[in-house]
Amino acid sequence: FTSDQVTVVFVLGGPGAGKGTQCNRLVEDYKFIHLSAGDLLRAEQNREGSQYGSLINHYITEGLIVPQEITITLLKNNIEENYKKGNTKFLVDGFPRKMDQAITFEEIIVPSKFVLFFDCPEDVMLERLMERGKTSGRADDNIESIKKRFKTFEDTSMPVINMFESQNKVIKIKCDQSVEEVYADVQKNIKGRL
Ligand code: UP5
Ligand code: MG
Repeated sequence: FTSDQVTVVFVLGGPGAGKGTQCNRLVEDYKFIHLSAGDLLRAEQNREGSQYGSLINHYITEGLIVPQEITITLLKNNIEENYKKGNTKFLVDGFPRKMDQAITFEEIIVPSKFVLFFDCPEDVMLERLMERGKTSGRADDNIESIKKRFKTFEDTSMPVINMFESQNKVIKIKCDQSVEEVYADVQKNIKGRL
């Protein structure tokens, strides 16, 4: 794809920052397809006949990044299928969260247009995830996994955000406010950039 054909916005931020919540709002108001890398991995994990089920389960429970080949293939297939149906605008949520993924995706699929970075203090994210964990059924919404996810985010994913920052591609949004307030900030900041 060229960046004239396909628009990709990366949606990044710590675990529980509100990426998925804000993407859902953006899908309602703009013609975006929402691709959550985590959701795609969980679906692949549960797909009958998948050879990666137990591998994905292990990485997610340990808060580690699944090898990029798997995630990028899932994203690429989805973008291609959607493009055939005439969809050209994609929110890629929770990806790239490791440097190799960022480089490979932009090389073999398309460069991102910009990055939405949901910046949220850890104590706020922890509270949200523990609350969600009561009903989410997610294997990683427990205190042990959450601590590992936070560490991976700091050590492995923040450098990716800093790299995009140095390219002036990052729109940083403060997330410790209501969903409505965060979304108002998002709309204000993406105006004119799509
Ligand atoms: N909530 C949201 N916004 C709120 C607000 N403003 N005020 C109050 N409450 C708010 O929100 C989390 C919770 O907070 C919800 O209950 C929500 O109602 C509330 P959500 O929108 O779900 O936050 P999100 O940032 O999407 O959190 P998520 O848990 O999905 O983030 P993660 O990045 O941890 O999860 P993801 O699914 O992206 O990845 C999971 C795992 O998959 C990773 O840890 C990793 O192991 C693996 N993975 C890879 O290996 N490679 C990838 O490329 C991607 C994932
Ligand atoms: Mg999410």
